[in-house]
Amino acid sequence: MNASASPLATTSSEQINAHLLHTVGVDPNRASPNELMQATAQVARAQLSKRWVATQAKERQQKARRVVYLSMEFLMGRTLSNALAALNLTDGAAQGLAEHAQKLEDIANLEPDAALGNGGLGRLAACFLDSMATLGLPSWGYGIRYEYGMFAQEIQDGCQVEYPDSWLKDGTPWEFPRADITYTVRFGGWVTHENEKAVWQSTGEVAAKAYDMVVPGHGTDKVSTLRLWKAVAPDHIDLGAFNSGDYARAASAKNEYENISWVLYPNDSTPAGRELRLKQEYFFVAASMQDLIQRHLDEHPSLHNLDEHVAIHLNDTHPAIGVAELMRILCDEHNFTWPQAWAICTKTFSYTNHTLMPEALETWPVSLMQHVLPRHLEIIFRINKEFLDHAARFLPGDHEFLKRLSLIDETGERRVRMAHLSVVGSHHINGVSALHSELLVRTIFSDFATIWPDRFTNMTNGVTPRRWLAQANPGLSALLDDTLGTGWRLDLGQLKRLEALQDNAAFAEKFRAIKRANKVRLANYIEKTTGITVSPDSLFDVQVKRIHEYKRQLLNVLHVITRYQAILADPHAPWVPRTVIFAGKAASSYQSAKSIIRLIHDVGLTINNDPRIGDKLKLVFIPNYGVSVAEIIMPGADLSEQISTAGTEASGTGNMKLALNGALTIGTDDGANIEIRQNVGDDNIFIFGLKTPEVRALKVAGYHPLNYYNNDPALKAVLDAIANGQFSPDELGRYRGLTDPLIWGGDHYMLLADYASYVATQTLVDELYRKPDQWCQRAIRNVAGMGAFSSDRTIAAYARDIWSIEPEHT
Ligand code: 26V
Repeated sequence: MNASASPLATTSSEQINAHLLHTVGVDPNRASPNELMQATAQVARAQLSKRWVATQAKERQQKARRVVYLSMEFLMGRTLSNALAALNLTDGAAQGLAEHAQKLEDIANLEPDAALGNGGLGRLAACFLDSMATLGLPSWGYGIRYEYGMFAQEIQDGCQVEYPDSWLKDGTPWEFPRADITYTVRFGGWVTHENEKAVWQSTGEVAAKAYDMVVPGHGTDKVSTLRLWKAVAPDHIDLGAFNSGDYARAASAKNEYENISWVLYPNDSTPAGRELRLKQEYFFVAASMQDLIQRHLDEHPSLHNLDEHVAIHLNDTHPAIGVAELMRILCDEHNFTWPQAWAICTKTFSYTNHTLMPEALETWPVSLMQHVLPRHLEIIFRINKEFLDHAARFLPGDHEFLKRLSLIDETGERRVRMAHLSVVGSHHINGVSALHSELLVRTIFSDFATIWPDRFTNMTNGVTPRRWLAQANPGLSALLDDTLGTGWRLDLGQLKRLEALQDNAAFAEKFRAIKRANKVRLANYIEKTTGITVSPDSLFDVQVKRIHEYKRQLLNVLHVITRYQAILADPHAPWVPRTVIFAGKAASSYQSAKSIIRLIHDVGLTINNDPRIGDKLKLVFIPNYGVSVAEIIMPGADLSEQISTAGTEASGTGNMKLALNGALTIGTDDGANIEIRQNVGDDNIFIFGLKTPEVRALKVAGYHPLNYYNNDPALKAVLDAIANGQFSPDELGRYRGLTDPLIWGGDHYMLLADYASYVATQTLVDELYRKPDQWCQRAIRNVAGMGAFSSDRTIAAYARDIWSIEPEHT
């Protein structure tokens, strides 16, 4: 090793040493693993910077049409391994680190996750950026640089405890602070009208400072930009207090501004409904709009052709205030007439809905909006008036129709319906799976579909094969490279060619050995994080996702207990050994979800320590689920649990990651499971339970969960065991809050209706697992069928059908 390497060093190894010395500021011979991680990141950072500059120059010169993806959440995870792979630096970095007696994998694992999101919606945004860059799509993601991301989950005595996620405490090598890019975002005050002109007299303001993350494309030098905004007190704010020596007041004034980008709302169960959240939404939207408008005006003389050069996409309703903001900018600041401005607006925005749950739809009290954004409220009222005038022509005299369509919900406290604002302001609205998109126009948006049937479309979700196969599963990737060549990374459809190999014994042998090695890796991780020893020879049955009643982790637990009781009743039957693995976070205020986590632990304690059970059944909960934990779990799974009540899961993307890594799905006819079934074939997936129309019909006919409880002895035994405290002997009634609503409270998500079908299907899973050759063949068929679920396919479709942008490569 050459400790005196210069900044002009050429090999990765020399560059790592140069950065240790010049950037990290340490003796390369004495560098700690963390310092090596910092230096390796710097090697990649320098290349990212070059690619960013080149991409921007080209797009500026071409006056490219760009997509702007507005999202409150980007669940990026770690950056190092992905960046090295995209930059073709993996081997060089590994060699360089080997000279320091370190493995790249261990060094990469030191990086904290950027967990700026809750779950599926945020991770989808991250996969989309990867695909936009890879397709060479001129693109910007915009969001918030939260000081604290998704909370870290610890388990204490079986209960979830939340800790702040201070991912920036040691700084991050991946951001580029753009000191020159700062915008003012205003709040509050009132509106005056002078000669037909509205003037917003705001009373508060905050500065938005830009921090860029460069998202490299794979197989291209193109990059995408994730620009995150940090809220900073405007310079003049605290000067007075500082001058008078009142530092406490100065500090608290500063905090009041800077708290806007302090923390991610850790809730995907119910909308936050708090003033700070509304301010976050407007804060990042207002800064992003100023930024994109400035870029437009740098390249074009006016905003008249804005819609020709930018497509703005709303990732759910969280940035919907952008519709009113663009109207305000065009009308109040650039003197457009209302019709001119509205025409531009509706040619610029598009919107993705991510959930059908009515309780999840965002609404804001009119009074709060009046207080925080008085001018935007006026604009929303005008949009509403013009829209309702238009709508009235479709069903003349039908006041109920207009009430349902209104942007203002007038039942009770008046509230602004952000989904309605998004639909009215967008040229396209999409759901995220075929079923979800169909349900959107049949349920929550049916009235809008009467008026604008052509606005509604489907864009089935996808996941990036770079992170979820190439990076997470190096074993399988190497086998695919040997078998298919390396092209599958950029053209996942090539996996189809594996079908020809499903009967090839030599290939199957390798495929199985890889799964086994991934299970050993997962078993080691389970041992390390939970202290529980599990056998890699058992069937790894995996349910990993946010904890939600509709996702029915509780149904999974009912099956586990059923199996436990059955093993006790017949210990010598040829049981297929199973390890049931859960992971996921519950929103901190979501009591039933937290109770489900605790139940999993209590049941696990009982089963795992019952000497009569041994390896026949184990139940584990892996703490602190997130992107990096998922990268260990997905490759090690045999069975993927996707068991939401039909009609409730918009798409799911974990289902795709698991199947792509060779897990077989046990699932309901819901979300993207349906399309996974169509692609992998009916024989290679276990579908059970009520289908969406059956769920609806049963609810209409009258659903009586008590009948299932009374008529199914196995079900009754399981529910009684939980309810009577068999798993909580120190507090017998601990889980009545979970079981009573199932039996007596209407069982909203119909667990009892699907229980028998689920348990019977689990028996079919066992039967197949007893035949390892057949199981393996079906796992291969799953991988082969997953080509359609690359986010490259999804983004190419958005670009073509919604954004009208030519990708550089398709
Ligand atoms: C879900 C629920 C369900 C229970 C009641 C309240 C509530 C509120 C919000 C949500 C989900 C929030 C948005 C979200 O993350 N949606 C997820 O988006 C993924 C990407 O499109 C998709 O794969 C998931 O199915 C969808 O839940």
